[in-house]
Amino acid sequence: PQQNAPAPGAAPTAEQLEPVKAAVRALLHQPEYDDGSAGPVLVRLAWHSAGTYCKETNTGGSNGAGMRYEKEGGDPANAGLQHARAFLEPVKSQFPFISYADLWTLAAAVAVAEMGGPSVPWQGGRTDYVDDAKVPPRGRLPDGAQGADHLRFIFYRMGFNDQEIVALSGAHNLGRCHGDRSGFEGKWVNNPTRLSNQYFKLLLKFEGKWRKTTLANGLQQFVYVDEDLAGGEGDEDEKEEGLMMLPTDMSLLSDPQFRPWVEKYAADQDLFFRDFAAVFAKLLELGLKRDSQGRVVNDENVEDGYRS
Ligand code: DDH
Repeated sequence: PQQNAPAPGAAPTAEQLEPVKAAVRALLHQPEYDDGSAGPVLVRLAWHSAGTYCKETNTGGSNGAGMRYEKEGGDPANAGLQHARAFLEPVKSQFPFISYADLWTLAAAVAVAEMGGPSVPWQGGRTDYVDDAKVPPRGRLPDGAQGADHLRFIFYRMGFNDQEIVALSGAHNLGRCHGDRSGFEGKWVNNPTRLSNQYFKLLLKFEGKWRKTTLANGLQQFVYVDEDLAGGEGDEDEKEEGLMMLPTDMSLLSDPQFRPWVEKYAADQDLFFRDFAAVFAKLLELGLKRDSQGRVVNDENVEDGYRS
C-alpha cells in the first residue's frame, strides 16, 4: 500500500497533498523549455481538461482526465498539451494515489500561486473513470480566430457570464502561442511566467497600435512591435520579440459588455486576482458531483433511486 495514501473511496486530505504540491513546485523551473517554466502549459492543461463542460447535457469537465485518450487528447485544440502531461508523469509515478484529473487541476493551482498569482481554492476527489456517455465531442474549446459572439457561445455553455469570461481571459498573461501547436505565434506580455494584470494593461495601452497581420499559415493575429527596440543593434537576446493578441483577445476591447471589465482589471490587480481565483476555481469544479466525503460521484456509482 502507498504510504500516506487516502483510504479507498476517500478524497486526499490536505496533509496527503502537501508532498504532491511540493513535487509540482519542484518541476516548474524548466530552463530548457519555452520561457523557463512549465507553469503556463500546466495552467492550459487544466483549463482544456475542464473547459469542455456543457451545462445543458452535463458532459465534459475535468473529471475522468479524458485527454489521456485519443478521442479528446487528439483534438487539434489540445495540441502541445502532451508536454504538460509529460511534466507531471513523474509526480503521478511518485504519488499513484492522486488521480490524473486531480493532479492536472491541482498542478494548475500550484503553478498560478508560484507564478505570483492568487491562491485558487481547489478540492480533490476527482476520479479517472471515463464515462463514455460524457466524453465531450471535439470543438468545444474556443477558436482564437473568432470574436465576442463565439466567446459567449463557448463560455455561456459552461455557465460563465461576461465578467467571468474577461477574468478567465487574463490567463493570457501567461505563456505563449506556438506555431506548431495552435498556429499563432508569440506571447501576450513581456514576462510570461509571472501572473499580473499586464495583459489587460497592454490591451488598453496599445489600443489603436495593435496591427493586424496575416501569418504564413493564413491565420490572422494582432501584433505590437516597439520599433525602437525591435530594430535595435546589440545583443540578439535583448531585441524585443514583439507582443501579440488573438482576435478573441481584441474582442474584449471592442465589445461594450466586456470592455468595462478589461478597464477594471487593468486598473486594479487585486480585483483581477480575486475574480480570477474565484472563476478559475469554478472552472476546475465544472460538472463535478460530490458525495459527503468530497469524492466525486460517477453515475456508475449512483445507487438505484438516487436520481429519482
Ligand atoms: Fe488560452 N490560448 N485561450 N486560455 N491559454 C493559448 C495559450 C494559452 C484561447 C486560445 C489560446 C483561455 C482562453 C482562451 C492559456 C490559458 C487560458 C493559445 C496558444 C491559444 C491559441 C496555444 C499554443 O500555440 O501553444 C482562446 C481563443 C481563449 C478564449 O476564447 C477566451 C483561458 C480561459 C485560459 C485559462 O487558463 C483560464 C494559457 C496559460 C496559455 C499558454 C500556454 C503555453 O503553452 O504557454
